Parts: sequence; C-alpha cells; structure tokens
Amino acid sequence: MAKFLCRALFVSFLAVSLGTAADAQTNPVKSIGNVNNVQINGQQVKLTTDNAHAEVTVYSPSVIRVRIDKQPLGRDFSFAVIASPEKTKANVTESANDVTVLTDSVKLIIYKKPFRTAFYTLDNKVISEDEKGLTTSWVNESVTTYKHMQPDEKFIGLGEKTGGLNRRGSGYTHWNSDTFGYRTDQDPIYSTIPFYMGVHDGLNYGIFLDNTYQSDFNFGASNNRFSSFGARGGEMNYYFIYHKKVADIITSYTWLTGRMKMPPLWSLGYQQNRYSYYPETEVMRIAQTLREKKIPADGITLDIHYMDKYKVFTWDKQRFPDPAKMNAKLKDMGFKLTVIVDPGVKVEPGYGVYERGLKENIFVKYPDSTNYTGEVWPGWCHFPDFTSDKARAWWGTEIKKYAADGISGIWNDMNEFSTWGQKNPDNILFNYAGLGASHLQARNVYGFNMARASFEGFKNAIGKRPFILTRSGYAGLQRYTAIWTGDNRAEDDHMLLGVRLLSSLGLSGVPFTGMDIGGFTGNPSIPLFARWMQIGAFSPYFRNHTAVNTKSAEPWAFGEEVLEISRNYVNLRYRMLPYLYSTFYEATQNGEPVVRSLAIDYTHDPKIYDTKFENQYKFGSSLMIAPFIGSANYGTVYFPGGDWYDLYNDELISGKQEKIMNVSMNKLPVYVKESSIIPMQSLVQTTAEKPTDTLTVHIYKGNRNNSFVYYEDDGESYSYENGAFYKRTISYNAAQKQIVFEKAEGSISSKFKYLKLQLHGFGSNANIKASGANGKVSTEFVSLLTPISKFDPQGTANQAEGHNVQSMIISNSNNRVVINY
Ligand code: NBV
Repeated sequence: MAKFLCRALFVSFLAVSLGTAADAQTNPVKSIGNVNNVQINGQQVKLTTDNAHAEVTVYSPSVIRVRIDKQPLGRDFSFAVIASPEKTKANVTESANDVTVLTDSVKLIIYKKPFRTAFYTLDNKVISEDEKGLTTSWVNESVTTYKHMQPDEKFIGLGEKTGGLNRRGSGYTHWNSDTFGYRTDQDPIYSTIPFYMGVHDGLNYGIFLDNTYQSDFNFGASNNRFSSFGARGGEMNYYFIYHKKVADIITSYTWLTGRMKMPPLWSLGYQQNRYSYYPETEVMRIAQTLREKKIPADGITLDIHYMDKYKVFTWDKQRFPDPAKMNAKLKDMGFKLTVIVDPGVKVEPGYGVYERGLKENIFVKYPDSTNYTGEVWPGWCHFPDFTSDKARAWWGTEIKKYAADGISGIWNDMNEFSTWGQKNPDNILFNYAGLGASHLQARNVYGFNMARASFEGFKNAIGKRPFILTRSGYAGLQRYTAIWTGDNRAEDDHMLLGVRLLSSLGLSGVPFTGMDIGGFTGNPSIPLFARWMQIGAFSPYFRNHTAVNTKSAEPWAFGEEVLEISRNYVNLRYRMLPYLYSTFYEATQNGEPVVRSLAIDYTHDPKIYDTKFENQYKFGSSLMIAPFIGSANYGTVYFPGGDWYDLYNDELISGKQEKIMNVSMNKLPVYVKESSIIPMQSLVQTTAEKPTDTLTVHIYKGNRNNSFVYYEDDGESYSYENGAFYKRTISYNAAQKQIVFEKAEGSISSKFKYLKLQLHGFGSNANIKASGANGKVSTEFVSLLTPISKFDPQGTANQAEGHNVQSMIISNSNNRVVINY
C-alpha cells in the first residue's frame, strides 16, 4: 500500500513539474492568444490578439483569406495570386465572444478567446475549423495552423506529391528539390503547390497556403487529432475556398492563381526525346524514322548535349553547325524543336551570356554583394535571380537567340535550383520582387520565375504561343508553363505513381502535365513500355524520354508488337485532338484539368479512394482510364455512378460496381461515360498536316444530361483572345431525347466542312432525325485499333475489333441543329 502511495505521489509530482515546465516561459510554443481589438472595414476585419496581428478578407462569396503574423502585417505581395478581392456582399458583425463574417456561400466565425476560426455552411454544418486548444501558433519562426480533423475526412491535391490519392495519414514538406530517380514515396520532389482540398460528410473545401518558405502539411500523420499547415518563416497566409463541387473549388483556386493560356496545338502532339539526340544527323534520323514507321509526331527535344560544353544559349558547332537550317528542314517535315535550358550560367570570361549577366548585375548574391557561385553542368556557375524583374527581362533578351534559330519550345530544367542536387547556402540573397529575401524564402519560387521569364521572353521573341516546360514550380505555374514530373524510373510503380502525380497536379490547378514516358532511369520491360506509351496517349504532355546511359527507347526499339501498339495509340491520340484541344480550352476558361482525378466528379464515393482504384482517372470529361501494369492479365476496375461504354467495343457497363476485366498489353482499358460527346478527326502524321474536312462527333446514348464545348482556333497565335475562334456548345438532353448543336460563336469558320455523327448505343432501329440539316442514317463499322499482327498467331486478329454505330453526315453550318432520336 505504502509503495503504491509513494508511486502515485511520484507520478503526480512528475505531472505537476512537467506541466509547469510546459506552461511557463520555457514553453517554446507561442500561441496566438485572445483577441483584444477588432476593426471592421467593409469586407475586411483586422484583429489584434495577445501575441499577433490578423486580417480576414472576403475575396468572393466563396473565398476568404486569413493572414496572421507575430508582427504587424507587412507588404502584401504574392507571386502566385493575381486576383484582388471582389466587391462582395459580406455581413460582418461583432459580439463579445466572436466576429461573424457571412457571405452568400459561407459563414466564418472568428472566436475571440482565444482567436480561432470556424467555417460553416449557411445551414451551420462545420466545413473546417481550427482545432480547439491548438489553433495557430509559432515555434521560433515556424508558424502553423491546426484544423480539427473530421472522423472520415480525406485530403486530396497538394500538387506534385508522391503517395496516394487520399493523403490522410501522411505528412509532406515543400522544398523544391532535384530528386534524380526518386522513390515512389519520396518527399519533397521538384515543385511546391501548397493547395489541398478536404472532403468529409458530403462537404469539400480548399486551403491554399501562400507562403514560399519551406512549408509543412500534416494530414493526420502520427496524430489522430488535426490536419495542419505551416511554414518555417513568414506569415500564416491562407485562402479558404468553399463550394459544393470540387470542380468549382479548382475554378476559384485558379481564379486566385491564374489559368493557362491556349497551348500551341503542336505541343499536344507526340514528342520524341532522349538525353541526348546529337549530332544533327541523329536528330534527322529520328525525325525520318518517325515518318517512315508512321508514328505521328510533332516534336523533337534536344537535351544538354546540343550546347557548347553545356553553356546556356550556345550551340556545339561540331554537332549542330547550322541550327536554323536544321530547324527549317524539321519544319518541312512537320516537326518543332524544343531545347533544354538550365539556369546556371558558366563563369567564363569572354562568354557573352556571362559577361552580359555581370554587366546587368542580375545574379544571385551573397550578403557581401559577391555573386554566388555553385557547380553544375558547365562547371562553376552564377545563377540569374529570376525573382527580379530585371533578371527576367535580361533572360528574355538572351532567349531571343533561340527564336532566331527557329526553336519553338523551351524546356527549363534544374531550376529547383540544382547544384548537383547539393544543399544551397541559406544566406544567398534574392530580389524577390523588390522585397528582398534569403534562399529560405526564395527557393520555392525560383523555378516558377525561371519558367515565367522563359514564357514572357520567348512569347515576345517568337510572336506566337511558346511551348514552355518546367521541372520546378510554385502555385500558379499554370499561367506560364507545362510541367513534367522529372527523373522517374522505368518501373511499373513509377508509371502508376506518374498517373497519380498528374491527377494531383490537376486537382491543384495545373492542366498541362506529363511524365517521362517509358521511364527516365533504367530500361523498361516490353509490357511496361507498351503500357506507358498507351497511358502517354492519354496524358496532356506526351513525351517519350530516357536517360543518357539507357538503351534506345523509341517506340521501334522494343520489337514489332510494341511498335504496332505504340502506333495504334499515337494514332488514337492524333484522332482525338479535337476532343483534347477543346478540353484544354475548358482549362483556360475554368481551370478544370485535363487529367481529371475521379475525386473531381465522384468526390463522395469512398470507393474511388480505395488504393485498388486510386490510379483510375478521367482524361477530359468523357473518358475513364484504368491504368493496370502492362504484364497484368486481369484487373479490377471500379465504375462510378452512371453507365459506361467500353471504348473499343461499345459494351455497356453499369456504374457503381467493381468488375474484373481481362486485360492485355496491347489494349489500355478505356471507358466512355454515358451521354458523352467526343469530337475526333482523321488521322494525320503531324498537326502541321490538315485533317480531312469531316469532324466525327461520337455521341454515346445515356440517361444524364451533358454538354461539351467544341473549340477551334488557329492553334498558334493569340488572336483567339480577340475573338478569332470557332466555338460551339453541343448538348445531350436525355429527357427530351435530343442532341443540340448550338449556333457557332467566334469570328472564324471551322476547318471542318462536314460533321459525321456516330451514335453509340442507339441501336439499329433508332429513329434519328436532324432538323435544319439533311442527313441519312446508316450503319457503320467503327474500329479504333488496328489488330496487332504478332499477338494472334492463329490469325483471327485480322478481324478488326470494333462494333456498329448509327452514322449520319451533315454539313457543318454555323446554325443551330437539333437531332431527335
Ligand atoms: O539534362 C539532362 C537531364 C534531363 O534529361 C532530365 O530530364 C532532367 O530531369 N537533367 C535532368 C539533368 C540531370 C540528369 C541526371
């Protein structure tokens, strides 16, 4: 008994003494404290608390910004956010205990004791609220906001992050890093997009932490209490976004951070690359072979060996004696050239780029005003400070050289920035839009600003849409550039991870994304390569790439079957271009991505988060891809609500079920959502070639209403911004049994004289009539793939897989046409 008492006394003594230690001045966690002053000014509230200053601003009925700092809030600046607060009806009221901010979409209560935010729906359901007792606090310079984690809450997005679709149970850091051959669970990798969405109880919201310091996100990693976000310096500065639909949250997020412009049409064609094609004869051989083997292609990309000893803005004259002439030849063959550019400028007296950089004084500096020197490809280098207007303008002048050489695309590599993947010193200084910042604050926006400099400079230089690709970026990068996921590995898991990375980037506002098809490091197996090419055909940026010391990885390097498989899918990609181009147009309008995670349309269906199905995605609004590994013989597909069609044989599959499918390496499982509208064109070998004058519009019978905006423009200039486009809404009305081609909009006419309607699932007895257009219905056999000769030794494959559809040709007038069925 005495022993027990002694022990109890000792334990309570320990608790008291630990408790004391945690509460007193020794507590290193400084919390925000109670609100002691409130100033309401229209749609903005300024508050002071015991330990901090805060500002809450209504940006729109659905977007509310929260800023908090230990010191009075500093100058408001962001590289990412381009929107300003919209004049919004916001009712802000104060009581003894709280301040309430009410818009037409959301209610925010700021509790005073202590400062704590809680966002509610208008009918008082909690959307997201600070975790009681933790709220916002600092540990030294690191600031973190803790949100209560709802029991079934899922987390999606956060940009280029490895791991699963549902990020619950994981923690992530943003610190842009060169991660050659990264692991499938490695974090961080190349880019920072501190935007995620939370999903629970039929609700969904977005949080964008706009802070460029190293930032940390915890979605219930090693804790069962909160999700949190924070940064190792600077302000707590986040935007809370609430809509009923995830797609609308992405639209609001891209209203804040901007949307992409129309890409050049050629950049949606197939791109062939390796590290590196040289000399010129090799480049021409590749171009020639693509044409001979009838693999449609639009782009060839040159990696670092085209340069003179890796010096940016130079050519190795032995390997490429006359780049302009080579580009003219490539252009005649329907190819565009993209070249790689690294940020490091070699320190070499007499080298023009270096000399001019010195003269303009645009390099990153140490505090003693000497230029920072780091080692990378060309040797010791200085690094342009892309966070300054002046350095970006200087880059724009240098880049003109590439325009003169006939180049069409700029590929920004190593811009995390990388000095052989080594740590860079903390004390190097950046202009940071005139505000001044150390490496700690500027690193995560370095790549973003390099891509921005390339976009602005090159757009100016070529006078049309440039294609810009980047490895590193920050939120808002979609305004300037496409992004690819860096140095992946030629492994099954990497192909599947790649799909999830593109889905996550799409959720985070970036539509133009790609991965190295075939894998960068290592050599893919035959089934892996075949499958990856198929998936590539259903990814926004479709580029085959491999590292310097790997085997050849062109589509013909893996034998005849793989060549045929690759050709089948590249062909399909080219036939799908009208659908894809229109999908990109949508992205320019509302920010919705091209790789469309199932979490966008089926947010509250728990099945889609199952690790068995998390790799499935939609490519545009109509096609669902199930990316199994190439060697699989069968796989389980989850079909979310609504009916689906097998793309290849029109088999109808009802939704809300898992189904075991036979799969094989020659066919990627692709399903079409009922009521879909998919415009396609005839096969071309390059986008420089004109398709035939008939646009084939595939329409799939279904029970839901749907619409699709068909879009065309010249594919290369910005004249579409002044109305030079052709656009037409096509809608499917299930209840009225009607398909309507609305009147065309825009000042140019379509490149297609005829519309061929191919009606799937309507049956041969369907009574289909078009008003305002003459068209006779006939039955037509449709086949999307050519049989693979070697797959079927019995020869039965000579019978093309396909199915009958009802088909009707009408002329493509600009008038409204109604089709009744
Ligand atoms: O420039 C060479 C490579 C490039 O092929 C690759 O795509 C980049 O991600 N680059 C990295 C430099 C380092 C490769 C080890």
